[in-house]
Amino acid sequence: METRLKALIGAACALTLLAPLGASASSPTLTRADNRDGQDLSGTWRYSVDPYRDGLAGFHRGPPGEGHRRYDDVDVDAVTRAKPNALYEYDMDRSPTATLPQGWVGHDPSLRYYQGLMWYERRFDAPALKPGQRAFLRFEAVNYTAKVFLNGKSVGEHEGGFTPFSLEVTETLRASNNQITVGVDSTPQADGVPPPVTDWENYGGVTRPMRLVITPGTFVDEAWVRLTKDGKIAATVKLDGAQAANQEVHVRIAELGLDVSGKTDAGGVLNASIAAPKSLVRWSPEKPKLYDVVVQAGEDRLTDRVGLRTIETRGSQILLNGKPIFLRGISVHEEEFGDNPARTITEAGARALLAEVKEGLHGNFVRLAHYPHSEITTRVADEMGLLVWSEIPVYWLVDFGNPRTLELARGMLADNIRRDRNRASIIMWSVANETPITDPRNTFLYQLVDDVRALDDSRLVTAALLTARKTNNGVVEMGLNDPLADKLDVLAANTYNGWYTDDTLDSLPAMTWKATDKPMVFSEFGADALSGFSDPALMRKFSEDFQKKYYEKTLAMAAKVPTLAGMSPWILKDFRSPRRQNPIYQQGWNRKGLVSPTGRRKPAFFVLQGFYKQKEAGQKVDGK
Ligand code: GCB
Repeated sequence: METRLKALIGAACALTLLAPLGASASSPTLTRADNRDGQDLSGTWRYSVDPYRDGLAGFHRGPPGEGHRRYDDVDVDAVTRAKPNALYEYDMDRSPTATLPQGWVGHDPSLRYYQGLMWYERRFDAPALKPGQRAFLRFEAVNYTAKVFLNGKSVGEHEGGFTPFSLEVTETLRASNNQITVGVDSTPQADGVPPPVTDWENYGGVTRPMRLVITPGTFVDEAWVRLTKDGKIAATVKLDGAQAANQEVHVRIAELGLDVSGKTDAGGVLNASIAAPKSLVRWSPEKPKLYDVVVQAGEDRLTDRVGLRTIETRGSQILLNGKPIFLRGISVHEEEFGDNPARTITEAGARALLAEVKEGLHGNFVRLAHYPHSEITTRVADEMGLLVWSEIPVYWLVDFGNPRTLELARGMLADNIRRDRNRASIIMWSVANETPITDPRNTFLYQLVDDVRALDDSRLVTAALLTARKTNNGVVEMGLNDPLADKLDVLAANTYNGWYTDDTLDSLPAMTWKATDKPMVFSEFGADALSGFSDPALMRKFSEDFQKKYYEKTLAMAAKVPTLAGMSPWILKDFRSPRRQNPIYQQGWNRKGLVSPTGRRKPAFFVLQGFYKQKEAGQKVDGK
């Protein structure tokens, strides 16, 4: 690692040259790390801004000198007392404090649009490792790149702001006064995922919990338990460590009297299955039954709570546990309620957002846009009984022709799937949102679809697509004219007629949609409204009246689409977006929320709620 670090810091532009792929694709998943021994590293940290990346390179771009390396294992005050001539142009131990996890705008509002390098440091005592034990630092998410140092040594790095990574520190950890330093760089990158231009706030920082995880020498890295379409309970268990091969593994579900067991292969993987017992209660939004699962392998024991259900398509229907279901959904960004969100998603924060979907709107589905959301969010969705669309940030214009970008996206997708394969709530993996149809893009996305199928054959694959529009004898016909559609299980259309087009709202119900041979969902539609702004006389855009009517008319159109299997309109809550600068109505917020930043329900909320209540009651909804 030492040599790798030197090579990096000697490089012309150190952070952009970080090797992004290895860490993401090859680091252990450490699934359900929250249930493992160790300690939470969230809490009070020191932070120090470093816009010129002084901690990584000297003024002529050579290695940084002493007095600049933020990660050195020193107490600057003690050193300068002993050596008064020493010059230190930082002092992490005496820098301002912040409570992590949190985007850095939460430490200081003036950091909202800071895109660059920020250093974080804290000290902690660790339990002494028993012989054979291993230690990892596991980060649930750092946006966008992370360089991690423990006790002055580089222990690894990662690229990608929404997926976890784990770095082994067995040799570097000491019993007391460990110093952990993390260099977080939020700078958007032209070949990154997401690309530099999106429609959401970037939120640089350590945005999800970090944990020191202690494991036996060989441990259960991942244990995927699921119900197969032919009625079996299948388990795939992957071990990590010297004793991973030929190891006996038991996956027990005591409540069902089940023990799925066998020996791992030479690669440390067990694949086994057993017929599902008659007593099995299938997970569903109406009855989100979770079973306690205990995985035992050698000295290791890992627990999880898992729901068992099937998801498939038949013609234009989506079948949950073999029965057609209409997805009554809404899209959600990872941003908590409040006037000053900082992407601080706690369990309570996740519950508040999802409760507004389930109980408020009478929904059964949520699109977690536009990147993998927090681990706690998908666990809460499991508990509450909400079906989930999960996606990676292959959004708008990523660098499709660039092999580095493809590898980065593949790593994120694999890490997301490995992290969440046990979440019954997740029914679909989405590989992209509103991407332009070109050959390099098609090749890129075909690869991602193939990857999903190789990693998880138990769920559906989708992508949010742009629409095509024709007019035949004065009748508008909308459709999807995208070669990617052939590769997907569920077609998803983002449609904004009446908002981003000049169509009158009254013209929307007469619009038709080309029939599809697969289920289609409206993955987005929506209109901005500033909470509390009413303008019934003019019905101007940004008024609540406009948004309400937009929903009434769009739902009337939707109700007539025979192959529509669900929808996730845009969006539950107003969210921060630097693209949105109308000074009267937006002020840096995308106002398409059905509720305001603090959760006040706008009139359109009740329109969708009414539609969903009728759907829930199994009634045919004709709209207005
Ligand atoms: C879209 C994007 C979403 C935007 C939304 C909008 O199509 O997928 O990220 O925020 O439209 O508000 O324009």
